[in-house]
Amino acid sequence: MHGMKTILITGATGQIGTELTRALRTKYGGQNVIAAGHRREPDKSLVEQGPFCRIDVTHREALEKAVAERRVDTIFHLASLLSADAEKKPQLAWDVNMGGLFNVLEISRAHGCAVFFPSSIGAFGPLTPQDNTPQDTIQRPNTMYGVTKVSGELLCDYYHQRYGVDTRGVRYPGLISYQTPPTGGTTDYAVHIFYEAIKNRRYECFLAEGTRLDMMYMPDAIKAAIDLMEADSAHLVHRNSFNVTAMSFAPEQLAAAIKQRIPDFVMDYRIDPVRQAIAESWPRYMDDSAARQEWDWQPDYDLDAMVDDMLENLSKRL
Ligand code: AKB
Repeated sequence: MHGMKTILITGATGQIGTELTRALRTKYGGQNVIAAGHRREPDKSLVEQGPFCRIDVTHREALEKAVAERRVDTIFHLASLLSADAEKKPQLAWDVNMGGLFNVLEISRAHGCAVFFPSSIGAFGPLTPQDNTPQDTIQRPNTMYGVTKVSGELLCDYYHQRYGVDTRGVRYPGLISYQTPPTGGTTDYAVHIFYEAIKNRRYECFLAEGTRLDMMYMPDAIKAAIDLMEADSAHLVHRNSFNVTAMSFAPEQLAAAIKQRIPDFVMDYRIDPVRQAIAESWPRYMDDSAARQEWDWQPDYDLDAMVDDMLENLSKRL
């Protein structure tokens, strides 16, 4: 079992980071969880409930200083460009996604930190079986995001095998949450739709009808990250990275679930060819039995439970 005492989270102002920071602070104490952000302004609560520092993960010295000064033993490395943004700026995506991870792994090698690295359904590509996608299968992504995710998985495995760094990761599906919206992803429609349904009763979807993808509600994503890092390492056959999923749907199925609760909601389509092509290269649903067997992964939210919770909480916020 890996004992987490002092934790650093990169990308702490992002979609996963804000909620993971809060959850880790509740569990391990506010002062023991350092939030590091860069692009976005931090929430007031992120700054008030524990240490916050502004760090660009491509600057190794700044990152290493924070790790050394605070004696960090675990890094949740979330800083990354998402798939659609990475297609707009592939060179920047390589610098941030690969350069940032390389810095985190080098620092972890020197300072004995364990590392959590979020891979994604984006680490698969058009040659991957799209239904019941196996844990170990063909990975030939054709997006820059996918290239950085599959390379990241391999690099994490390398640092584990070669240097004994305790690297662990999951392949997240699209993540749905009401606290911090995602930016620049392909599955973002499944978050935007809720904002528009509540505010305007209408949503124009950028993915086509029938584009089925794996999805997960944020509380399950947070649980996956923490449970995997707390799992007994002796039980882990795989490390980087475990398929994890909670539900799989196409836009019209999500729209129908929202319409059941907001009867005058209407969705139409204006397809973005770039994001549509990315989505079509990803799995429709993954087999996550390795995660279930090796560290007891099990999601709590299905489509209906997620939609109920999203509408209730987002309505309060808006
Ligand atoms: C994206 O759409 O880029 C991300 C992902 C599935 O990795 N949400």
